Amino acid sequence: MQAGGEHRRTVAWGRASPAPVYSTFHLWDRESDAASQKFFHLCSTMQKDITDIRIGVLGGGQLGRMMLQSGINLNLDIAFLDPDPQAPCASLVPEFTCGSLTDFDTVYAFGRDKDVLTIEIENVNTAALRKLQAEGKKVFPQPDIIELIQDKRKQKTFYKANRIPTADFVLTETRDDVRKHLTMLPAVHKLGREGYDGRGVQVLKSEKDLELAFDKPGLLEPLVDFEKEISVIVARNEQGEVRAFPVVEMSYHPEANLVEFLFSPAEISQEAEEKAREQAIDLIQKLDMVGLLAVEMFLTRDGNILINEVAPRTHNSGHHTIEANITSQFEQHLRAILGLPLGSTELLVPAAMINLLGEPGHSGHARYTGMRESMALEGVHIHLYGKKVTKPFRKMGHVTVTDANLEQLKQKAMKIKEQLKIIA
Ligand code: AIR
Repeated sequence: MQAGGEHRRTVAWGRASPAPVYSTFHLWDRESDAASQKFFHLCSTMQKDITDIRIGVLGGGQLGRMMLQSGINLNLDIAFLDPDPQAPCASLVPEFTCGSLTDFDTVYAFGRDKDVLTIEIENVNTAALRKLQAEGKKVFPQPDIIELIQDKRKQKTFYKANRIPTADFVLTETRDDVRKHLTMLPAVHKLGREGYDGRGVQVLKSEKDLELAFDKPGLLEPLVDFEKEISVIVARNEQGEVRAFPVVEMSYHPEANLVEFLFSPAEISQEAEEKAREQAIDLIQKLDMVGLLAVEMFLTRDGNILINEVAPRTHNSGHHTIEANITSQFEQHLRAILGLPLGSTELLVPAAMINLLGEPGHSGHARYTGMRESMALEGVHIHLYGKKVTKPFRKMGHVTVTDANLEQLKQKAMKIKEQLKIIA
């Protein structure tokens, strides 16, 4: 939902403290690494108390909302920018700005009185973030990385150039271009930019599906014969400390192309677990990124791990960490961008996560059915995102179930999927 114009609901903070001055070294310049680290160390000793740092988040949806829940425990000062006046974070913070995330002036104006800027959705104006960074704001993840990841074509080209294992692909400019690669089918056609939550991805099984291909710049990938789809969330702070969460496995809703169920731990070999975590760590280091990176991968039948897509932010594949791990992904993200020590990622108890997607055929004011029955099950944690309006397959909430018994865990997850529905 797009708000007509920009309006701003801001409280007067009365804290006119100047923004701290930080280094802005180039992303790929490794030679300046040592000097930068020293400089960062110096900065961190001079740093403001974390409760005085003004954090601005681009996006005010469910990911921002869960980040805020973690931030509250640390008394953090968090403001949000989102185009939807009814966004999940809109009524929760003293400063919520309603405005476009892709408009230079709006993003720049939002960032001017912040110390640290971060994102909870990738489709943002990076030119404004670059300018804010040049003016001494900390922007994590760095704008170069957001830009790289915003465009799946650039992302894949980066993997290839850096010898990061990924599925084969060809770049396509138009639908007619896709026709030239019929030998690749069955394949997945992905839009280069602006696809998220299952949008911008189309499976082309045979030539007759070609009309479904996007007529815009994209990439074509042969379907990977995978055993499992897995994900690793990894965090890195300015000091270079890196920690990866244990691997999770996911299953996708066939129609919506969205995560339907997630299980942690992933039932994979110790070797695959280590390999996946190492690859995620290698990637965040190669990117020189500060923040949280979600790395979605395929575990192939022959034991290889291919990186599929990444997101430089908190992610659906880490929601269970709120209840199941020592540190949640949301707290870890805040720790990483604030230069704090990273928390333990250890799994405390096996968990399943079920996405609550808007029921197909239902659009309008959201209503929830099956809540009582679901809450009667042991170890069920319901998270609703505060979205007033439901649409088919819109992410409206999620449920995490924790249970030491894996069989019971799966049964409860299935039960919740059957009984908890979001209708209009
Ligand atoms: N999001 C961002 N990238 C992928 C996802 N799922 C989250 C963010 C964003 C919200 O989804 O929290 O703000 C937007 O959800 P919706 O349903 O309004 O499109």
